[in-house]
Amino acid sequence: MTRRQLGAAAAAALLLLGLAAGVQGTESSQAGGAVTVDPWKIPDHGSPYADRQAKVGDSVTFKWSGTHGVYSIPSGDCPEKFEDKAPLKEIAAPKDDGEGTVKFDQKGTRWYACPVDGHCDAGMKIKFTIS
Ligand SMILES: [Cu+2]
Repeated sequence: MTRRQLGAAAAAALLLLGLAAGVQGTESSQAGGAVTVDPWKIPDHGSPYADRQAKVGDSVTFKWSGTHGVYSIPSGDCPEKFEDKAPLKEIAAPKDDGEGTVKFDQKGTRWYACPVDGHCDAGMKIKFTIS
């Protein structure tokens, strides 16, 4: 294997681990489960956040190091400007090494993104389908 192939294999293994971790946190059929997005960061190039599933009553906690935050946004389109005003909602203002939690109180599709300049456009956004 070349160095490049090794890199690709490592990336694939990490992706599989990530998928397995995602499934682990969301398989529960009981309400009140906790899901984490950790680390919440700009994803590596070409590896956007996978869509996630959750149930009404579950909550998701985003955890990060560096400067990030969490906003609820209405779709996968990154807003031009992040402000805590409908249809956007601030879950956690940008800060260093923080976390933010959202509880899912209704079925539907939810999108979350980082409000720091350029982060959403760089792929720091995630979709949840709540059932
Ligand atoms: Cu960010």
